[in-house]
Amino acid sequence: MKLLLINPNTTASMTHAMAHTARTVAAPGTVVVGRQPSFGPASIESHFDEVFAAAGVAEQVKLAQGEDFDAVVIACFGDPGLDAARELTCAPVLGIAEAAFHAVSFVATGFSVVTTMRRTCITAERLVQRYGFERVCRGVHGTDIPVLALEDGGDAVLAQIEAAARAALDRDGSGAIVLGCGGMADLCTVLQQRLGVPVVDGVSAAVKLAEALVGLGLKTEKRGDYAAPLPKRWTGWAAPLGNADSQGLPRTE
Ligand code: 5HY
Repeated sequence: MKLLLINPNTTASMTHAMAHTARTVAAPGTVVVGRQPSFGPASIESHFDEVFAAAGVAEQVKLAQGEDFDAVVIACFGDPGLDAARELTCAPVLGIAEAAFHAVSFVATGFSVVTTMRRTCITAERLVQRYGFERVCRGVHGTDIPVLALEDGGDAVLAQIEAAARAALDRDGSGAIVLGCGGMADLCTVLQQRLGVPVVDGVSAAVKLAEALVGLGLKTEKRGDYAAPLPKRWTGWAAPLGNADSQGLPRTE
């Protein structure tokens, strides 16, 4: 199967790192293609960043139409643009937050999320509500480690995340940890060894769940709200993204 991994921020090195993690867990025969938007923030750490990240996801799914991807992974813990992406393709689309919540709920009755900036905790908390994991998620904890500081953070950043995870396990009384940032994907194995509890990275969880959905022959429904967007007039820089032709007029098939 061919899997499109979209990093919704515009930091190519982070896209490469997450695509690498995806390839390490992918089944033989799963081809992972990593991409990021042509516009938007280098990291997503605010509601403003998130708006453009969502548009960037829509751009990349739109541009990939016709490339026969079997599944799409949105590799940012806010799952930006998830519903819009599902309108633009029949392939299953998985956000790493939603995938991580499903995966961890099979191995623990309570989990804690450890993420980057404290100000983004609300985003994860809202996703817990949206996806119906209130009874399993026992806490969301920010470390105030900037997303891009994860890249070359080294042992200091790893130790900081480990300490935050230990504190979360004790405080929440939970039995597992979900890593609340795509940039933490490559820290999962060492953290699990050190903490001695299940640690879930959403990138890996999304890849394995995508393989399962494709293996089941499941596709995104097109009968209801995930049907293709209605053609209409689009203006301005986003017109090419819409269902509009270069003059901004509805594109007729
Ligand atoms: C992420 N930001 O996974 C989120 C993490 C966060 O650029 N990639 C980002 O802090 O919400």
